[in-house]
Formats: sequence, structure tokens, C-alpha cells
Amino acid sequence: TPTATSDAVKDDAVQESAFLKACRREPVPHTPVWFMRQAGRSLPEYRKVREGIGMLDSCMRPDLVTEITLQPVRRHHVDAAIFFSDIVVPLKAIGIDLDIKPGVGPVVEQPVRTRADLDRLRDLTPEDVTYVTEAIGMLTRELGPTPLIGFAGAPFTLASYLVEGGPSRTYENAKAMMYGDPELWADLLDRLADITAAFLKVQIEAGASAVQLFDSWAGALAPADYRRSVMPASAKVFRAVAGHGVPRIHFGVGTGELLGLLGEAGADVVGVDWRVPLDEAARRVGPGKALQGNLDPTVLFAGRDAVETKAQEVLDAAAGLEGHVFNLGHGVMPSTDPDALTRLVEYVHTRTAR
Ligand code: 1CP
Repeated sequence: TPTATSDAVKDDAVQESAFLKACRREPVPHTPVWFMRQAGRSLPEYRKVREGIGMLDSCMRPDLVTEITLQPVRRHHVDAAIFFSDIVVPLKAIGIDLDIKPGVGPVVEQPVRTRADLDRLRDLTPEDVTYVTEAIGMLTRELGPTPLIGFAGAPFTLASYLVEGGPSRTYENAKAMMYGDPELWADLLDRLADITAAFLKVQIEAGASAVQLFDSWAGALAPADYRRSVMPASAKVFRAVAGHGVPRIHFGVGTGELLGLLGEAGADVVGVDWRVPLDEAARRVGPGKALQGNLDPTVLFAGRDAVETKAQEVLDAAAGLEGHVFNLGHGVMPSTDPDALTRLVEYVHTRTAR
């Protein structure tokens, strides 16, 4: 049918995109750019469509998810879209009583502290998240040649919210379980690995052409503890999606000491925050993996000259890499001037055009 033909042509264009080429460490026409949290409060058009709609409710509405995901692609001409959702959506979908409170973040009504609490975490099936499948179908039709990145929270970062009951700076309850009841902890992370893998598979099967595992808070761990108590669960997630042929990105904040392990867990692309320059990060990660990053998101508040100077430093440090996806070292901050982001995309594209 004509539809099947145009779908195949579009799939080829997606596969030939600068973003997927960089993830595969192939030569690129220019360094691809996208931004973590590129959709969201920095955009007035986002604030407008979200008016009066709760965060989790908006994640369950395919029309809104499609519109919000497309907004930064239209405005900034980034090289990839990231599915608009949240890391706690799969937990909500299996019936955990949680909400995303404005100005706070995810809040879990009954924190997971005991084996009985763990038993409340059932497996995720595609039927639990039909709105995700529907949104990604709509999105891939609208995106044309632009790849869509699916994502999920890694077991440790999800556990940090589930065990603490909300955002934390110290993760004392989660880490107390990790150090004090290693068996319960291992079972919790293994259960979360299955949920995360199932959530990523739904997104890949619906049309996502890369996935990112956010272990945002893994930087709180010493390497030996990460290796022993967290990496097995994250590695299970990466193994579960290995056969799908989509690049797998692994990202955390403050993970300078963990970069080698983030790669070893099974990633094709390792995300780097701004604390380690990309040439040094490449030495820590070792050969055979692309890197993503790593402009300090606060640089965007410093004015055009400073943004370009610091962006050029990132490009210079990445010059010897086989695969580089330009990004910030963490998410776009809500008060960022969106025009600064648009100009940054243009700067990177122009400076790296081959
Ligand atoms: O009402 C709102 O606008 C709430 C703000 C918000 C938004 C826009 C939250 C609450 N989540 C999101 C969307 C979101 N979350 C996206 C899609 C947007 C995009 O990237 O374009 C993504 C990828 C996430 C992932 C996410 N949620 C992470 C990992 C990424 C990261 O920044 O490290 C984490 C840790 C969360 C939890 C979360 N959800 C929301 C907040 C404010 C937080 C962080 C809370 C905390 O500080 O612990």
C-alpha cells in the first residue's frame, strides 16, 4: 500500500538522521542537538496548553503529549524529540498512589519500605499504558524524519522516589534499605527493572527510535555500591531492550566516578553532566560508545557570548570523539530564555557543518 511505502521511506530518513548516526558512531553532516527537558515550562506555548491540567493527566492525553513533544522541535529545530511523559508514569499505571505536585515533583502516598509494600508493585503490561502507544503512533506520523527518543527512569532513581515518598537530597531511606536489607533492596530493584523494561518496550514497539534511561540520582552512590547494588538491575533493563536495534542512552547527574560503569551496564551512548569534560569522559567510558552532553544548563543565563564560548569548549572537547550528541549536562531550567536555546542549536549546527 502507499502508506506502507511512505512509512518505509520515512523510517529510512529517521535512520539516516544526524542523531541516530551519531549514536551509532557514524559520520554526521553536523553534530546533532537535543535538550533534556526541552519540552516544558521554559516554553510559553507549553504553559498555555497545560493551563488547568495536572502533570499526570497531561501525560495520559495523546493529543496533548503529541503537541507538547512537537513544540521544541518546531521552535528550536532540535535533531530529536523526547516523548513527553514522566519517569513515574509507569508506576502510576500499575496502581501506585502517587501524584506530581507543582513545584515539588513526584509524591508517593504510601512509601515502599517493607516486603509487603514491595508486593504492591505488579508487572506492567501494554494494556496499562495504551495512551502511550497511541501518543507515539500520532507523534511518529507528525515527526517525519525527526527521531523520537523514548525514556524511563532507572531502577535506582525510581526507588529513590518510592522509598523516600518524594524528592530527597540525601536518599536516606532508600540507601538505608540498600545497606541494611540488601535482599529486599535487590528484589525491589529487580521488580523495577522489569517494569522499566516493559515500559521501554511499549515505546519502542510504538515507534521510538532510541531510548534513554534516566538514572538522575545515581551520582549519590560510591562506585562499589553502584556496581554491587544498582548496576545489575539497570543492566537487566538494557539487556531486555538490546534486541530492538535502537540506541540506548544512559544518563545520570554527578556521575563522574561512575561513567565507566554507566557504559558497562549496557549503554550505547553515555550521558555526561557538565562536571567532566567530554575528552576526559571518553577516557573514563572507554572505546565503542558515543557520548552525550554536556553544557552546564546555567550557562544559558549568561548571555550570548558566554553561551557560545562555553558551547565551543564542549565542541572542542568532543572533537576527537567517534560519536557526539550535543546536549546540556542536565535538564533545561524552567526560567531559561527559549531564544537562547534556539540560538544554541543554530550555533552548534553552523559550527559543526561538514
Ligand atoms: O507541571 C509541570 O510542568 C511539572 C514539571 C515536570 C515536567 C515538565 C515534571 C515533574 N516532569 C516533567 C516532564 C518530564 N520528566 C520529561 C519530559 C520533558 C522533556 O524532557 O522534554 C522527562 C524526560 C522527565 C523525566 C524525569 N522526571 C526525571 C529524569 C530527568 C531529570 O531531570 O533528571 C526525573 C528525576 C523526574 C522526576 C520529576 N518529575 C517532575 C519533577 C519536578 C521531577 C524532579 C523532582 C526532584 O527534584 O526530585
